[in-house]
Amino acid sequence: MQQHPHISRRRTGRLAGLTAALAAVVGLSTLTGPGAHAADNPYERGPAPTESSIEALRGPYAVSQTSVSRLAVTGFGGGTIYYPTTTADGTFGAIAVSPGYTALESSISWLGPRLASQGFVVFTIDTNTTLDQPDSRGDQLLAALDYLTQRSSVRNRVDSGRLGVMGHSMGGGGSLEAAKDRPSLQAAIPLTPWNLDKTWPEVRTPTLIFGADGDTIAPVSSHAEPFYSNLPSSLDRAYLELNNATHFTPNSSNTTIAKYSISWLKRFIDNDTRYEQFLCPLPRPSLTIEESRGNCPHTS
Ligand code: 856
Repeated sequence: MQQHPHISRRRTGRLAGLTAALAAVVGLSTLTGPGAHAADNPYERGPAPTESSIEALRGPYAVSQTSVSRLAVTGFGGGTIYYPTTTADGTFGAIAVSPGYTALESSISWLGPRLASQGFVVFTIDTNTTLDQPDSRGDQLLAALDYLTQRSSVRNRVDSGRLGVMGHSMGGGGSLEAAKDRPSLQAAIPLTPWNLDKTWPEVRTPTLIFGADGDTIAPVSSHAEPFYSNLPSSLDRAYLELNNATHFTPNSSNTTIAKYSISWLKRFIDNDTRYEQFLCPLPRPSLTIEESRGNCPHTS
């Protein structure tokens, strides 16, 4: 059989250009590996998620940790940094997490490896004193993020433009204060938050608020619900009320908190729309979710 003249002959002109472009695309996908689509979204990390992968006790990344002495920092009380061990996937987005009134880092430490194993650098902190109020906890979350990105031993693993905050109770109130003070934050997740300030029209950060139906310390009717309602209606915001839960539900490993937090952080810190499927449509009431509110689909 006769060879096609264009294929058999030496590659020149337009065909050479096409071949070079094809080789570049093939070469790029070989270098970045399966599951990575750097050209589509430079912030995407890890394989495509499934319901079971976001519910799992650990995600795809092996996690290392390093402790930060309170004596070595200013503006917060030290803590523990959990981070993906690999340096093969570039930088990661990062979050700081504050405990509540009278509580220590240990009360929220389960979130460290749970979230870091999905591809985030997670700094669970202690506060200057356990009696600090929400506005101070907000400042301390921001001081922790500044330490993480500017001075910590993992600073070169963190993308300083993709940061978020979480916190429990007064720390959750603090995460709203941090978002109010630093609109460049990409995600905020208050967990059974407590704050005397009920109005948050200044917040520009996509915010997911968890309430607990049985919370008698920060009842949802006077804390989580008005916080949600008083965020801008144009904001990417959501409210999930945990069923059969108390003020202290966020203090131990909880799959409902984990799966929606992972989805929110991936969607808004990594711009990863592969996780939109877990957020929209909003989860229906179930054995674990009492009620949900939010704007879907997300806009930013
Ligand atoms: C775990 C927030 C009047 O306010 C309170 O009584 C109160 C109590 C506890 C908390 C909190 O942050 O709990 C988290 O210590 C407000």
